[in-house]
Amino acid sequence: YPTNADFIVPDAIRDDFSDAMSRMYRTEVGAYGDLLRIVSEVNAGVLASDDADLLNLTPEEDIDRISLERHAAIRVGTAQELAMIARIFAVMGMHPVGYYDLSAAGVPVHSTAFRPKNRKALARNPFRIFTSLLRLELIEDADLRRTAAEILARRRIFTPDAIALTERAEAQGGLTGEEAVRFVAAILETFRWHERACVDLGTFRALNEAHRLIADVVSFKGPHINHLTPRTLDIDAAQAAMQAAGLPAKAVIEGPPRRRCPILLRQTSFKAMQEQVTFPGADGAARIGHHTARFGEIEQRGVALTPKGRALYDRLLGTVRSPCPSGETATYEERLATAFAAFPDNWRTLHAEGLAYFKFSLARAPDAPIPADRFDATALVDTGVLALSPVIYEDFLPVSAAGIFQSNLGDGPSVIYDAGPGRAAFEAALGMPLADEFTLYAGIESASIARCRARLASGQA
Ligand code: OOG
Ligand code: NI
Repeated sequence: YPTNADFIVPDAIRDDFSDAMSRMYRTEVGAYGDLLRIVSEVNAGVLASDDADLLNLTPEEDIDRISLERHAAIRVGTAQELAMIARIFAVMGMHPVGYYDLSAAGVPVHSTAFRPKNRKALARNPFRIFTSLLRLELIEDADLRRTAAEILARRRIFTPDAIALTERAEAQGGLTGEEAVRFVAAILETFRWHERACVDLGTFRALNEAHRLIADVVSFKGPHINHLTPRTLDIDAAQAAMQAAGLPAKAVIEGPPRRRCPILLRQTSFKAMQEQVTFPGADGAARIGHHTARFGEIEQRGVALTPKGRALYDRLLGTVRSPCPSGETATYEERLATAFAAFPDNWRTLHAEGLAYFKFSLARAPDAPIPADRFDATALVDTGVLALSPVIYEDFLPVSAAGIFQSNLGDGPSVIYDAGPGRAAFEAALGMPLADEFTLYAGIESASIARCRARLASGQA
């Protein structure tokens, strides 16, 4: 058996996997390559301007990772698929964080994000995969529900190599360099696009009638990547550049408005392309049809909010999204900006009011050691002893995610589901509990504070 020293760190495997996914998607979806070019130009522009300083990013972690940062999204069909995906992602240091119930927004799935959890791993490569599990029980027609379940039960979305190498990683406690290369190549197969459906055209149409998303999950050999999302430092500029390049961009940017101090997550996408699909016929003759599923997205990430900050965000967003009073002439962007005037927009206040999480570092030596019991982070920021930098939000937003799903499902009838609480069922399917995102952010903040407090107390700042 190889020993610990022979193993590649999970962060390095994730880095290779993220790169391999990006390269594959670039060959599959041409417009995604355009998006990457736009984002890297916009980011280079921001980093070269004075605006970069306002962001207070930590250079060696937040800035270094920008050009390789992205998230992907996939949708799986069964509990077994989800449980195996979780084992595969764990080999790369990606763990399920957070629960998103999209059924309330008319999408018959619930989801989590697989991602690295600690500060060092996030700095190395923060690649996340938003992973949705289809809720077949929400298909009303019992026959169609049974057909869909049978189709899903028959398919095998992982190659034998992907399974064998995951089992080996679990048994040995890691993968060697040579095994890691084979592992990345093997799992890439699961997320590849298949031009040939695994159902006939009639079944595809019936599934589409039930819900476009059900057809997307059930009709294909595996959970193809449905989008890949690079991170931009200025989403308004990137959106304008997308429109100028003729990409069919979504009309509004999801999430909070433009601010000096970005919070959470703002997202926009270009609409899914219509793609030709070959459907096997019962008589052996193939039929040609079409499917729209795959798109590109960009996101701007800001500071992670505390539960208090998140409650304020949800409340303000709610006031803008509720039906517009008659006679109202302001645009959505204007109403959003007006509502969010109530959300403090400087880093110090966001910290002092307990609205957001920060990383602290020593900016200058104090005049004398500071005893641990007299340590006051806000006061030390004010005297310039400590500097603060936002803990970047690594997760997703259910209202925004619903907007992204919807804009790529066309204008079909919207469905209201009454799915009931699903978190426990999701965790049971996954085979493990979901981590709580707030706990992770709070842990990053308190570790940075503890380090500063200890150094100031010892006088060796
Ligand atoms: C996932 C949509 C959610 C995001 O960025 O909010 C998402 C999907 O369409 O499968 O990726
Ligand atoms: Ni996305």
